Amino acid sequence: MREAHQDAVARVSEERLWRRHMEMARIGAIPGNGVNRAALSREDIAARGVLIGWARDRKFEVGVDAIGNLFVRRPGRDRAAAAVMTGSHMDSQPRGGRFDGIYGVLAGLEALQAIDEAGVSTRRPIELVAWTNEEGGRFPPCTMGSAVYTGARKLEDFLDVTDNDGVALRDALARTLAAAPGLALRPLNAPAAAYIEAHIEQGPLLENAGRTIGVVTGIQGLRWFNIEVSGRTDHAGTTPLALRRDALRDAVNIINALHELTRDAADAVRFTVGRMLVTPNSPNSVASHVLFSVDVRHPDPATIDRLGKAVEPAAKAAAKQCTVKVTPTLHDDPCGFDPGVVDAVERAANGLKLRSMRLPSGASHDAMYMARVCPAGMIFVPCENGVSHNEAENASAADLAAGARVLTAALLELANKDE
Ligand code: HGY
Ligand code: MN
Ligand code: MN
Repeated sequence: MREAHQDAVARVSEERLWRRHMEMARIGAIPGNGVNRAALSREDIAARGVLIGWARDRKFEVGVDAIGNLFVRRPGRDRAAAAVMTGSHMDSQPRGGRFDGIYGVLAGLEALQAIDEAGVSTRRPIELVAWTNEEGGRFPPCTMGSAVYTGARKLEDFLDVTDNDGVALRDALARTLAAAPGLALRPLNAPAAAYIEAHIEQGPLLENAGRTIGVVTGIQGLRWFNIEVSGRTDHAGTTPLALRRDALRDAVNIINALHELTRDAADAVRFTVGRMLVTPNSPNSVASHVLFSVDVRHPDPATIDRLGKAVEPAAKAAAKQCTVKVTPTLHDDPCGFDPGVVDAVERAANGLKLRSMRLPSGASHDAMYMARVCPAGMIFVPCENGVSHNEAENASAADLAAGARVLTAALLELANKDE
């Protein structure tokens, strides 16, 4: 590794990185050391303001695009060259942890700042992006910001999506953009030379193997659906069961049928129903309408394709009394990361004498979409007991800093390549 690059890597500050995590963790803090920072919420707006402040302190250029993706840019010598990008997300699950997503944003900022403090000149610009609505908890589906940025989905597809309180994404987005005036407006689909995302593993493999760095090889495929069951509301005390069109009873029939469909002796299929809205949602009225989510995942392309295609027929066959509407909301095939980027991450870990291992990602990330438009890869660091999407999510300051050093070294290699 070049001497100037070594200086930049050495300037990654474990203390500053941890302090910034704890400052961000106060935004949307919930009991048990967790955070609830829903996309485009007051808390998300506050986190964006803090990130913009830190970026401006360093005189980095800050921009935003039409779906609210936030860009922090350190220019390179060749202003016309496509940027080497890094990033992740600041929104969280309702009972999220202090590291999921925000780590990739703060590790990216730490890398930019260390490179800047070292005064390293790069041929390409290096850009950090905080993606809008990676989680999809408030406004399904997930990874909306990167899907729109890369052209995989149109912004118009999502503007009328509403949250559980009936707030439309278009209104929450307008409020978020208005809260940070004066940012350079960035086009969607801007070219990228490469993308590396740092993230906690959200699984136990690194911790169990005693490794500090995960060299991520790809992401498993996933399919999301909304299933709506429509029946009729009736009096719970007077209506015979034989005459009912009970939407909740049929929703249970469908969920049981989907558990049968996805039953897997190898326990590799991931099937989850995590969200359910019941109408009128009253103990003594038969449910007339139920909307629930379906999340199915698998690393094998043929398997996820087969399961995705089987959801609608299985749901309709399981309903006894009601009508069923199945709406696909996400269709992501398994993705493999670019061998050149995967090797660059591994080389950076080896150069820093950090113990690493190659592994796939069970969780989805914005890198799934960036991999479709440029050479992409990811860096994992361990999280305690592999726990995530839970307040108990935890990581060590030393591991977070190690991942940020690997990120810094890999970004510098990619930003000065082709010389
Ligand atoms: O759902 C996922 O895999 C990601 O954590 N949002
Ligand atoms: Mn995440
Ligand atoms: Mn997550």
